[in-house]
Amino acid sequence: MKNIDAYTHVRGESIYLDDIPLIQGTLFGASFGSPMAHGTIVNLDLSEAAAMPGVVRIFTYKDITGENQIGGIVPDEPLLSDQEVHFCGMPVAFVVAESIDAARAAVKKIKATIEPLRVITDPREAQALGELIIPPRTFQLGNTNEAWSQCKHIFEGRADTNGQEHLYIETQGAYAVPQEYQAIKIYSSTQGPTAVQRAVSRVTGLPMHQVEVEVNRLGGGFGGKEDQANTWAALCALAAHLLKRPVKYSLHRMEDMAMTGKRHPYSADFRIGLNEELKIVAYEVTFYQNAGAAADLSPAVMERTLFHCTNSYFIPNVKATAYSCRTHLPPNTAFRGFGGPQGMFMIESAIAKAAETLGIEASVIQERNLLQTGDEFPYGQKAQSEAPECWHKATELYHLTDLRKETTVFNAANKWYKKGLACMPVCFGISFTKTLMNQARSLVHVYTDGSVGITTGAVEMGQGVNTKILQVAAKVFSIQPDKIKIHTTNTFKIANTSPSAASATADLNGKATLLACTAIANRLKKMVAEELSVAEDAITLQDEFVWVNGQKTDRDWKSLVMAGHIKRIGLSEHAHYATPEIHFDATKEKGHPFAYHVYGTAILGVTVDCIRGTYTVDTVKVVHDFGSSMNTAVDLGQIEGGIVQGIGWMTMEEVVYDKEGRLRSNALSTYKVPDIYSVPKEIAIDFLQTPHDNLAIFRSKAVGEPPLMYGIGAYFALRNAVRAFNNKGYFPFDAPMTPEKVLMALYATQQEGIIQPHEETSKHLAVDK
Ligand code: LUZ
Ligand code: MOS
Repeated sequence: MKNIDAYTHVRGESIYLDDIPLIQGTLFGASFGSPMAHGTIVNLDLSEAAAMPGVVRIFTYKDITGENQIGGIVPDEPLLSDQEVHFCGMPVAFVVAESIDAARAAVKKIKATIEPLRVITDPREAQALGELIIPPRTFQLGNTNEAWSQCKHIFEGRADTNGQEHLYIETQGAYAVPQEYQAIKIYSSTQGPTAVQRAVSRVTGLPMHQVEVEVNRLGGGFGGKEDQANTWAALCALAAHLLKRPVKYSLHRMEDMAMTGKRHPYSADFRIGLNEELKIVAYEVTFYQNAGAAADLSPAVMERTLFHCTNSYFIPNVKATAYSCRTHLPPNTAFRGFGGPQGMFMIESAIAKAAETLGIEASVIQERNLLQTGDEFPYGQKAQSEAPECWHKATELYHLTDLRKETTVFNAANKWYKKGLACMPVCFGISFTKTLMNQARSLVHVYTDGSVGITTGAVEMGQGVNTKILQVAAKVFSIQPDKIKIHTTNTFKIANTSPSAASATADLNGKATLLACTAIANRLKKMVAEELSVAEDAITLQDEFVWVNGQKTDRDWKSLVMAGHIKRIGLSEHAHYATPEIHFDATKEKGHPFAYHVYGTAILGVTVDCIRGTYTVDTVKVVHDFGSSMNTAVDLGQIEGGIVQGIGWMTMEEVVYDKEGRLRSNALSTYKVPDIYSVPKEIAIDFLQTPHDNLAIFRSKAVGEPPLMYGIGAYFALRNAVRAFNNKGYFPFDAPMTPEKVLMALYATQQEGIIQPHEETSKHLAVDK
């Protein structure tokens, strides 16, 4: 089935925040962000700005009617700076004017005198100063201290990953409209309507039942609107609440890039030990997460880094510690993968370090250590593993041995071009790591003409969740998709929603919809069974008709529904779903946090131009564990998009802050994302259909985040290509692998590396028994 939005998308008719027809009297907002990353505001001069034509009012923290606080996990984030500023772009004042241009012009006239304080941008520096968001956490399995003595090879090193700009096509924004009795309706481009409702309620002081948040769809979220849509919605709501006029704020791309947080950069130290057979016996890793200036979702992201620190491998002795470090960057936030990719990059770096030093292919180590069913993750859950199946199917189907030979032959024959290959197995846990968030509700109405309307907590952001939810209802009622409509997501219809995130949206909201539709269908079936004096289970709904004992009757869906209404049978249902079986004890760091895991293996091939440092990603060949896909078109789209986004993070996308904490990569001319010319020439995806029962909707496993991590393979494929040209040079594990870094590595020397972004700490500590 096609994505139900395909038609309006290609015709440009889909409605996003900025397409909502304006109500007369609407005002427009723009925010004044701190020009400095850290300091004390000694004077804020709004006089010139306030006198600008069209300016209605300028709001500061003093105007807040509720609490000046939007921190979700930790209350450490003022909506508007009171005295101190903590990052460049931190909102200080909110200008509301008769037009967008007037608001933006006024922002430029605001003058802030700020006494500078020390700016920290490096997480290790923050950690050394004790600047932590939450206390550190450690996940442990076995005993690494005792395990080192069983190792033949021990390697240490450091690895770094950088941030990533979400670059949703639709920027952040909100539109607040005052209602009668002080209520406010807010249209928001958010993944978390309830998060927006809570933030608005807190900032305005209104109870949640006065705050209606409505979302039609998003032009992309990728995690950037899980928490960070709250700011703009709260600013608009506050202004609308006080002015009694509608207020809209749709961010300019440069405002969005400068003021919002991104994927967390991480730095890590690792130590890995292998035995004679290349089994990984022990792994220790310390993560330094660059959280930015406030907690935002950083503690949860850090937790997922720990969950995924051994990726797709079984390691009997693990000790992983993570620090969430407070720096003076915009608060970093959720981004597809949510800390998992960073954890996986570090273990892959450790394996690459071992392979490079031992002079073998990393895939030899990877394959020997794949998770088997029954193996224990460091957090206590036992794996139902598809890792070996994915790996072996991928290496056979795509002829890894031949690919390797071709690469060797090519590299021997070509001096100035080198090819590189890498395998990237992935294992990703499905469920919010916070158990309480794994719940959802669905409201289903069947109307007397047989049409069906559905509202859930799911937010459509291009991922196809509405299409999947529609499929659930179509299947239960056995009616055509055009009889079903998925309505907007709205906090007055569905309450207390979890954000659309964690790859779990179709599972959670789809299961709630399944329960609601089944309840209505069962009432109708019971009615027919009583009429005909047959058993209830003799009645089925099939292809728009009622069937009795496997025989089609002449009663169609529409007349069934009408009959139900006449008999006064409820044609509406509100259902609640909570994922069973999951639990986690944070005092022991053990439990069963995930409903299931998604597995897969990718083989990536690249070619490097050894004169210029430029490269192409030639091929990405994947075997992906779908369980049993309920929509192959949607799922393929998610995988292709995830791969390209993952490759972008690992290769060309480079977030740059200077030492003063100012974003230098602040526009599309200085921040390069993959375009149609830089995506892999070939993406092959094979469906591993697995027979095991699982907790996914119709056994169709979650697909939003896991494929992003295939992109990590691009880093290691490039590394291998570079090493085919120069395997003696200084070459830190430092992503992204931009063409500049490739060029430097191609010509780096051992002693005097051309680039030294950080001290080389790696060394080979062969333990001779
Ligand atoms: N958001 C969240 C997420 O709040 N908790 C999670 O575990 C998560 N995982 C992935 C993406 N977003
Ligand atoms: Mo997300 S990182 O699933 O909002």
